Amino acid sequence: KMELSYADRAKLPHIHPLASRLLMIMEEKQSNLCVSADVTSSEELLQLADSLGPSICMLKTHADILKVGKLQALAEKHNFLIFEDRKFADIGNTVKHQYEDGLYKISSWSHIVNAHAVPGPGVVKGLSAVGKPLGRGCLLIAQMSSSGSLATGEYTKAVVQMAEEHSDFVLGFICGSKISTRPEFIHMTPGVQMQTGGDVLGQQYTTPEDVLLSKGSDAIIVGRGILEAPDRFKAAELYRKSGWEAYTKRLGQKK
Ligand code: UP6
Repeated sequence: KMELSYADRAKLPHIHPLASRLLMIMEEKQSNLCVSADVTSSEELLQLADSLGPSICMLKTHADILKVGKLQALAEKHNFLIFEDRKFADIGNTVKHQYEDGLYKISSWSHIVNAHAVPGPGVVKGLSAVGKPLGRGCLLIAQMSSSGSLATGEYTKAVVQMAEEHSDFVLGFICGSKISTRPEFIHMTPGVQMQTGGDVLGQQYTTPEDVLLSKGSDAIIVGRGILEAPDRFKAAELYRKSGWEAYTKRLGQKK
């Protein structure tokens, strides 16, 4: 059967509203690029969000370096979603407080967060208790890009099942490849650069083409590939175009 487009998937009857919004943004902006804004000053982060905003569907943050109000305004201005890469991994009651309260009040400004499935379904239930009434969504970490990751095989399968059982709040996965056949779920893949390789701390890179075309994932998450480029805007556009091209190629293929 033919592959569904982002726009087709956005209209699926049981899709999470935020997943639908994301897929529409991807279609409109012809971008499946999420930039990982791993910079250490809030000024630089806001500048990144403003200059790369038109090229991206999502901006991934780390809460401790944020000027939240201004970032929200830029997300509106450039029509991208905010994804706080908090990687929650505790019992339900604790993550509930970490998500809602604490220093950063993540639930009040981040459209999307992520969580490890290690604690069991309680972690999703705790986050959902806070996030669902606010229209937020969560990605479950089903695989990791780092070498020697333990999130493989049966673990990954169990994460997919957990997502299926909580699809009113979980809208997809952090993963290396397509792991669920349900077109409602969004697959997002980190560990992406134009050349394969890695860093000295175990990160492993594959290319946008490989991720979107061969591995069947939906979106690429790119940090240093863009942040360490001499011209970040040019680099972001290069990744956006490469990702979009791979996606359109995939659409043309029979599955
Ligand atoms: N990230 C990974 N791999 C995972 C999950 N998350 O790299 O499995 C995150 C990292 C970093 C970003 O925490 O913020 O994605 C990747 O950055 P890079 O492109 O500079 O390697």
